[in-house]
Amino acid sequence: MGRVGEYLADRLRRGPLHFTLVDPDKSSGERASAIGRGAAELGSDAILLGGSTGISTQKMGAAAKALKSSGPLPVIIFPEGPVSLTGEADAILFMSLLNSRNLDLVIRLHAKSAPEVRRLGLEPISLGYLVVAPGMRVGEVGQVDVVPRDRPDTAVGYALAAQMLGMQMVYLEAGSGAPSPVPVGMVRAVRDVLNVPLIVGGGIRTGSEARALIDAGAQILVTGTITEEEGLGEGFRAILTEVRRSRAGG
Ligand code: 1GP
Repeated sequence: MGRVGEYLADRLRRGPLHFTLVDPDKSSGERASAIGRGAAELGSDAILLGGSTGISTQKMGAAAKALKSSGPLPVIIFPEGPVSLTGEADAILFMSLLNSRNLDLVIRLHAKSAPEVRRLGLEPISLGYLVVAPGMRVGEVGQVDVVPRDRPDTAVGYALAAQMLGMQMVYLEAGSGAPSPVPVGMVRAVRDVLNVPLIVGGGIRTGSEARALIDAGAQILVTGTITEEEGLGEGFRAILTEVRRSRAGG
């Protein structure tokens, strides 16, 4: 395990974590820096850097640099494709989109990008990425057979397969901007069979949604839209309050 993997494993021993997703197409330069600084102050544990449109290597590099120089949090690439790679980041979620119909997103792009990931010295964190309905934009561009919201058994099968394939983490994704997060029953069912950390993201906007997901067993929550739309306002603070509260054991 690399440096970022060890940092996350160490923090996970104390309770749930939060990742702040920064889209380099929407937030660059000073705005990215401000989000990074504020997220760290409020107790977020890492920055995920990525988006699904308008991504370029140049934008990724500039945003990673701004985030690294303005705050202490590790910057982890949340890749859209090979264009997302930059040596300015610390690590990359080396993720297979498990339920895509497009083999490029399951394994082929990985084979093309792996030598570059190695050359750049990026720490790969292998991850099974599973898109749950409604899936939003990633469901469309990822050509995904989304997991229906009433089929936790389907999610369990994929998550277990990812774990058996040796992936370090599993990510249940409802899609950025989803009207509601992944159902808590599905999170609970997946958590019950998993030994590796479970990430949950998409549509988390309130403290009570964060609380319900943590109670169901989510170990890392990801939010993006809330800071893109409202900055470091009440909603974001309420989510971080719930994450911190769980760490304290309360
Ligand atoms: C998207 O899960 C993340 O990949 C975050 O979703 O933008 O809805 O917070 P939101």
